[in-house]
Amino acid sequence: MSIQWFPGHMHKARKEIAKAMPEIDVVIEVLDARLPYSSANPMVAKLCQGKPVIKLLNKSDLADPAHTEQWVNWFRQQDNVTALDVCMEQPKALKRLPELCKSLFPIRAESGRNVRAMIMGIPNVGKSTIINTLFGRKIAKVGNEPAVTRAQQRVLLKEGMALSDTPGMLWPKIEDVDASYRLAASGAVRDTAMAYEEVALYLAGLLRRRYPDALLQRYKLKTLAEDDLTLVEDIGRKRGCLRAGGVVELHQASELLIQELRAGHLGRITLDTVAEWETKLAEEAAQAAALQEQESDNES
Ligand SMILES: Nc1nc2c(ncn2[C@@H]2O[C@H](COP(=O)(O)OP(=O)(O)OP(=O)(O)O)[C@@H](O)[C@H]2O)c(=O)[nH]1
Ligand SMILES: [Mg+2]
Repeated sequence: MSIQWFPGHMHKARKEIAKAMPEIDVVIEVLDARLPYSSANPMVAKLCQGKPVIKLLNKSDLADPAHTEQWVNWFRQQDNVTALDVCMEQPKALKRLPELCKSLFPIRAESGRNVRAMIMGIPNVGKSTIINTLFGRKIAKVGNEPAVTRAQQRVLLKEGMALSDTPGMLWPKIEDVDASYRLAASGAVRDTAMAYEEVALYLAGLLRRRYPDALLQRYKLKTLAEDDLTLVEDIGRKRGCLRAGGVVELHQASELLIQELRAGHLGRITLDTVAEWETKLAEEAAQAAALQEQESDNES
């Protein structure tokens, strides 16, 4: 499954972010703690223009804590990057953000000027919720669906910081297949731009390998079927997603599995792991090296 959901308002958002960037001191990139790699928009790195980046791994209440710790440590090793795991139920960690931003730009803070930060990230990851938590009341519109924020919105915080909310953005072509499925499973993609059945089959396979006990317990299964389709059907049968004649209604079963994952009913689950990401990076580097070698062979 490839996802191509880059509607007009995202195009516009990208242009407006690029236009506003010279006036920004620090970028706050919001990632989904359950998929810190898949939810990292490659356009953000390009738009940042070398500015310091704070990566917020949000919705950490839904993610596997051991993996979140590994991800935070991994990001902290990168140059120019600070990482924090946050979630809306624990606003305390988030409240440290203004001081952190100011400490990255002491000159502005000391001269009494606002530190200027911009929040960026994929749709539905919780950017506007973070703005509201920091502001102390609801100033930005939020909602449990992608593409709620449609335009940039600048908010002044009493701590001496100007914070811009931006519309959630995906990117024109999501090439990594795992990332496509995981983004769709997380709720970042509009319903009509994804195939529920395909996403559920992928998810069933991933959960069987990584979190078999979560599936066994949640759906009161005695064993886990070895193939993905049978597993989704077993889940559907347990939950009464049936057509006349006892045939499993696959779309309904798929939607149920995806919605339950999103809501955290399967427990705290992380889809992207650091180990897997390091393997992907090594593969990409090997591919790039092979390509370079081939090019220099052709030249000689
Ligand atoms: N479980 C959980 N849900 C969260 C958290 N933060 C935000 N949400 C929920 O995620 C949904 C999306 O939140 P928004 O703040 O509107 O997300 P956004 O990134 O601004 O979305 P767009 O404007 O569409 O790009 C809402 O239903 C929030 O309640 C969190 O830390 N944990
Ligand atoms: Mg928003």
